Amino acid sequence: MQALKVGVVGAGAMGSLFGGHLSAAGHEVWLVDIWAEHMDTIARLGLQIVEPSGDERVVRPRAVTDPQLVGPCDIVLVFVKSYHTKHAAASLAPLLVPSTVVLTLQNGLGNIDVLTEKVPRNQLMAGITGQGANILEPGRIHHAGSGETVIGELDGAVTERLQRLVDAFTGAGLPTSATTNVQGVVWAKLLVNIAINPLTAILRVRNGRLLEIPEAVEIMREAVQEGLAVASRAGVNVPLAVPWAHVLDVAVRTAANRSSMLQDVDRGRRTEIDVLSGAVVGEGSRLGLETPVNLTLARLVRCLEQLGQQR
Ligand code: KPL
Repeated sequence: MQALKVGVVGAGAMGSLFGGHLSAAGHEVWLVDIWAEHMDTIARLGLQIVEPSGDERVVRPRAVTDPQLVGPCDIVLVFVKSYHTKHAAASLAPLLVPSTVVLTLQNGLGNIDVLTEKVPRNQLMAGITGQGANILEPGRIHHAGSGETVIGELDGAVTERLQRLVDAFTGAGLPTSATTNVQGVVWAKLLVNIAINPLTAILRVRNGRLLEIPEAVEIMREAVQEGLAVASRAGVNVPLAVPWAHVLDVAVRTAANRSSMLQDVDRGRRTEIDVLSGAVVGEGSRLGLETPVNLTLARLVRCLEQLGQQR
């Protein structure tokens, strides 16, 4: 395997997880994040990863706050929260040469469009990941759960560079497959997130608890129906045989999770509602479709964000 130089822009829990695994597999990894304490701790002591089995290991990616220090990369993974994508995109220049691939595995809709303002479209790839991770303390993360990562070229081509990335991730213990329909894959994940994330945050419950409340299940189902109508009007082919069954299945499999949005609200932090339910509303209105359930869920989460800031 050819060792790659990998820049990870946004090295919170997920960025650190991918960077940490790739570094352990022998790639040259540079984590870049504005969180100085996390970067300094990793630079001094290494990154501690607590694996799902409870095993702990220390890996040694480079960790910096200044992207200027990194230099040109083979791959740049973008893992910032979606509301920081614009800022992250503006900081990418020192990491890029024409052969660099920039891969976003961020949640929701719209990240690709923001990145294309600064990165040529033919250098971009996108995808989703079912991996889960949390920060335990600066320099230490918990790999909470393993799931498949799916990545693809924006034009659906199956290229050599795509296969190289699939092999690098899979070889680093992050099982990954290639798709020719990355837009559909991103929408499939979006449908799960618009069903589970806002309601868990509003009701302050774990994912599985939603399924025990018939009224909550009804709201989830309506949110997904609206999302599917928008996807279909947008010409997106969502690669799920029965989307609602998939959403229920994810809720069952992640029953014990506190969704990322619930965690954000609990900490009084901004959420990714704008690229999830908010994006369905925006895309719907652009295409002449009303999405009242997603609109109400988005508004309620924005209320929670404002209440959190006043605490
Ligand atoms: O992706 C998730 C999230 O929390 O953001 C789900 C699938 C809902 C798992 O918790």
